[in-house]
Amino acid sequence: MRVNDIMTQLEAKHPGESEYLQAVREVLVSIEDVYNQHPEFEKAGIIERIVEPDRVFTFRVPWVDDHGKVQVNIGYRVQFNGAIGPYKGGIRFHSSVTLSSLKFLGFEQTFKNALTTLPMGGGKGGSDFSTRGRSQAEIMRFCQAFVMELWRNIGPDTDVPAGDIGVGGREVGYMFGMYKKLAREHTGTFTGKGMSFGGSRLRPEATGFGALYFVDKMCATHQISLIGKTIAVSGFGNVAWGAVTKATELGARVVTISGPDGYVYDEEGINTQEKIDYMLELRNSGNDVVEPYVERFPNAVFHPGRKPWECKVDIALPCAIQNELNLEDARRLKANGVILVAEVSNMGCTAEAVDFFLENELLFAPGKAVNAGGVACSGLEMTQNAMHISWSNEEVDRWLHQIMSDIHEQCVVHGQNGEYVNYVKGANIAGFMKVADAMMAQGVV
Ligand code: 2IT
Repeated sequence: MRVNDIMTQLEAKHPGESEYLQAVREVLVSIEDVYNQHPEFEKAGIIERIVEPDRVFTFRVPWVDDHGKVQVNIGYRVQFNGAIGPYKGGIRFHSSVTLSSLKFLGFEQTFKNALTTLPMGGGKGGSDFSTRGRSQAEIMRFCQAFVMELWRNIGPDTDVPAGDIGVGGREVGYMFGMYKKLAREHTGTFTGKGMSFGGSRLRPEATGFGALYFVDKMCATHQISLIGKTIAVSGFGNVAWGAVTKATELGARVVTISGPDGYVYDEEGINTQEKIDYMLELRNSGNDVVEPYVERFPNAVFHPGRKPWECKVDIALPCAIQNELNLEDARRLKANGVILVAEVSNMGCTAEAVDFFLENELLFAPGKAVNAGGVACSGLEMTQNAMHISWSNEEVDRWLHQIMSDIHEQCVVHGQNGEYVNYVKGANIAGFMKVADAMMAQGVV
């Protein structure tokens, strides 16, 4: 395989799909050497097959707003790779959603899910619909309209959606309700469900908690203590909330959160229950802004239109959206003495920022390893639903710990290069080898 040749072909086939092409290139560059040691992969066209989704559904989502006006959005479900299990991955409702972004997310999800060690293939879906400024009734009608089209293509052993940006427990509840009505089955077809109808304990916290378990492992492996470390977090959604909660519990001090309007710097730390809960209140307000934080906690400072990466911190955790940390941010973080950067959002850093971290041998870990705790907990929810039982907090947390620790170990095994662990390479090789192996065994399908 020659990465540049494959990328040239892919760019010609999918012009303008920049996020998808970015995600594919990152994986191909990491696995090139290993791949070339396996001539059987080349003969079986593994690369050519693995970079294309199994199939993509695109559909119109018409719904009626509160003024009686018909609105039309686009819906998608990308069933990316089903080699190791039913398609699994979230649904994103955000104005930035395009086919390219969902293909990048589905591609990443395939390797992430392989890393969890649970039997899940990769998928992703969503819509350019935004919940911002929408009433509860509008959100419900949109979710119902979305599922009215999607329901025939999903199922507990086929494709199991969950939440992502813009889709939390409320939206999953509405989508599950309509699915159940149409399919006439009460199964684990969605994860991230409410606790009263088949949801798993810890699912809302799992992405952020898992990320911190991973960061803790990275630190321990490199003789670093999290206690007293300052952390910059971006975002203020469910994932950021879980990360702030666990980072605080582990003795670190989180000093920032951010929104589309700018970031908040809280020198004392976002470290009390009141402050952490207030993040959820801000999120639930539906306004998508963090500025009110400084009215509530006047010691904090709001920096309009800026990103938290300009702060002097020990650790940076992007928790918002793809490409939210660029080369300039990476340089600034390093100049300010950052020791560890972990993507909690999917592809939170641009390709140039990742290259910069790796070239400078900074401790850096990619989203598909760091944020895998969310989908891992979804996998546990599927297991509980299939068994018709419900596990305790302790039980789910024990699994989550174990899975994150195993992912870390796989990264070290495949990414160790002298003293330095290249977590990007480690995660990509470990995930790829598992999917490639399953594809080889199943023939040309
Ligand atoms: O990016 C992700 O891993 C998720 N949005 C979670 C997917 C899931 O199926 O729980």
